Amino acid sequence: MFDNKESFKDMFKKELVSQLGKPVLQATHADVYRILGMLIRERIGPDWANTNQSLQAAKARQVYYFSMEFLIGRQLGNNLLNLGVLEMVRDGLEELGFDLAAAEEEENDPGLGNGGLGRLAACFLDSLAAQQLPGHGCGIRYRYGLFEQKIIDGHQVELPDYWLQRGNVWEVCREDKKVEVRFGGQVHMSERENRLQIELTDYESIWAIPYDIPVVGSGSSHVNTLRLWSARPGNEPIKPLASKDGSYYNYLNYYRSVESISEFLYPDDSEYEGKQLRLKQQYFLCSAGLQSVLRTYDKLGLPVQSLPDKVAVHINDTHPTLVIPELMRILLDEKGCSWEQAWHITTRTVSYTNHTTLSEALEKWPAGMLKQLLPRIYMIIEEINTRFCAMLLQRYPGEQERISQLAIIYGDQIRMANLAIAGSYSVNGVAALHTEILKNREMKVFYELYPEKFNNKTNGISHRRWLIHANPELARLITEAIGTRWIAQPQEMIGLIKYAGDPGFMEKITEVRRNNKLKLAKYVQEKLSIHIDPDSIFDVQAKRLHAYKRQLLNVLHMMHLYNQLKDNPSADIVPRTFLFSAKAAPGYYLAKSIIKLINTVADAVNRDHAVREKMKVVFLENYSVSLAEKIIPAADISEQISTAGKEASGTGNMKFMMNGSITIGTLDGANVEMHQMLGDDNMFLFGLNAKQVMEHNQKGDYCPRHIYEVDSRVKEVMDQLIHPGRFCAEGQHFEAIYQSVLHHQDEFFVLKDFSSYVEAHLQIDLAYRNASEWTKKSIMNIAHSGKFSSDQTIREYASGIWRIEPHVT
Ligand code: 26Q
Repeated sequence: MFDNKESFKDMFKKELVSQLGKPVLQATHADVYRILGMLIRERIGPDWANTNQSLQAAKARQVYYFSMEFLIGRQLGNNLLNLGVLEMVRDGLEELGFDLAAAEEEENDPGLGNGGLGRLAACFLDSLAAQQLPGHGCGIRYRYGLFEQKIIDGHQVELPDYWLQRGNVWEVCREDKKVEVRFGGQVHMSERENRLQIELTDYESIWAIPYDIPVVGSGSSHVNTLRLWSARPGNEPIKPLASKDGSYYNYLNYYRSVESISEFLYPDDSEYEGKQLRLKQQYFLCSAGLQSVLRTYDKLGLPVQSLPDKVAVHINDTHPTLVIPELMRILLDEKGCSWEQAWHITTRTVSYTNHTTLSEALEKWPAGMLKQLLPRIYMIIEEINTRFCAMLLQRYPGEQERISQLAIIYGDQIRMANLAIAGSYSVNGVAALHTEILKNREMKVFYELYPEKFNNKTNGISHRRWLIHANPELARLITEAIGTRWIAQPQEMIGLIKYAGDPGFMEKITEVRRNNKLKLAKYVQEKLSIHIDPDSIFDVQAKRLHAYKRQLLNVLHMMHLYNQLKDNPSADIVPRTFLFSAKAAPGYYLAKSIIKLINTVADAVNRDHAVREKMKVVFLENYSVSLAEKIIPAADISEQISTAGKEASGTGNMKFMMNGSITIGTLDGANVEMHQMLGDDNMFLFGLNAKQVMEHNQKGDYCPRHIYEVDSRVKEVMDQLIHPGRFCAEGQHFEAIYQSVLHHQDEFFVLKDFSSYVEAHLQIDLAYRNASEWTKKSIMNIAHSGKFSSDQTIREYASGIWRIEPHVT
């Protein structure tokens, strides 16, 4: 094993020649990446084995974080950082004539998540390991990640993301730990020795094969595991579904249907739709994951009643809610528990995080579909519901309305959030405001029933990935100023407040940001052949495209600004570069139209030489973790402009803040908590608050048409959406967008917040002119961002929900 630069160089050269059969001088960046990956994995191996062994020996309580998504990002740089060998490897490679940064760019970025929820899971894994907490991820090894986005003629086009093309050096296939998952079939009940016996026949059987990825703890030898499951028929399928004639073609069909289970990640749609394959994926994850958790538990030799003392199972949104009936099934049918015992164990093992208040996004499955695909699981859910409703009838006699709101099965639908709350011991929201909305509005009846279950855990982000890795120059500056303690304890960044007026520090911060802006400008030039001015304000909105996130409000403001510049070409404004990056769900028409609109406005503005010094608009395609790492450190302005009450937390807001961008935002999600720390001086707030939005909704008194009629700026930009002219060519228009904000009762209040948004942007323009005041704000943002470290969030989960402790080997 290498422990200094020279031994690293020796090993690297040896490995390169023996693995690739190439002289060192001929190695490509991709070769360098592969060899590095292999060396690093080898280095992790012994610590990984030790951690597992030692956790098992100590019978430590462990948490398993079940999630349909883990948006982990590229692994090489982060592993080097967490192992503490980054500098050594970088220098060693340089002496051999190689560039680490170029090798890092060769790694495929695994897109195994849609956005916030998946990235949160990845930050949590990083923080669990860093604090030597026994916590593992359990997910699906999708062969295709979220689609790759290309912009063609201004439109989003989706391509498959085959991220495994060149293999994955970080994973280890554990064939020996495969488990069987069963679908379909018939349930047979019989009685033996006074006990109910359950047997499933004629089911479809498939193998779940685990692929393990090590999660390296920063600054320690602790290594947790991210276990991703892949569906495979195996060489000998255990029992193909009712293959009546046993023909070869039946066989092939069976193969294909099995492999489809872990084939691709579903994009987050604007509205919930019950797709059978998605349900299969969910059960596949829950069943495989739980079986493997229980195998590990069984090795401890403890009675099944002690499961909740040793195992915590957390579900990331309702997507893995089937762990509840699946655990019941195992306890009842395989471990011989009574219903009461099984329910007692289950409801002390499972905890649940909710990530949304949008009711249209809540998961519901058609009962018939579930019954056909998972007959035994359906029976168990029915029984849970029957007993739950019986309890409710006792508790709330005569309150039909309340009971029907709480019921798990209602009409022909199974409400997964209701099942998740009934079957878990903890329910948390992801920001203070979000949790209050859950308690007082969205899940009020559940809060009244189980007040003790509800709690808040404000989201966080890994400062290792989002600051130290993504913005190493800034990290170095922070260390220069306040020493290294903040690296282990990010709250210590608060010490930077002292430097908010220090001219030397301020100058350096400004220089770091300018370098990052130059780098991004170079990237934009290479990708899009658009020149952007590094001295302009980089105003960035980067996140999934969704109506509630209101990219449209941003576009309308840009159109208005451009109109002003056309009316008055010598207007005194600070030059602005508006940057966007966003994927839209493939079936979400309005979101895709907004992408086209952004690109249409970009074309008009960027083509116009009269405004070239003052305004540019850029849409960067294929937003991903690696692109975020390039964009965020270069942003002056962070756009967090969702309709108040709609964004559960947001985590992009925290990433920008930690990198010293200033937020323009509504009082929504975690912005509220940012504002509590930063005050009005260090943030630009605008728009309705959540209470006002709710009141308008209750009264139904919002009239967008009125605003259109009285505000000439609004009228101008709105008309430009549907009439050819400055933006739209002949025959081109954005009717659906126009209608969405004007004619319907726009639930996102785009026009209502327009005026206050424009005003906030004017304030930004003014504030930016005072460079030193601006830099002070930026430093204040960085200084306070430690609160949003996921290390802190994970400590709160560990003590408040999971009751797990650091494990020192
Ligand atoms: C559901 C059914 C079918 C296909 C896909 C889905 C699906 C997939 C992903 C539904 C939702 C998601 C992801 C949701 C998400 O990312 N929510 C965000 O979670 C963040 C972390 O808590 C919050 O910060 C954001 O506010 C929230 O929007």
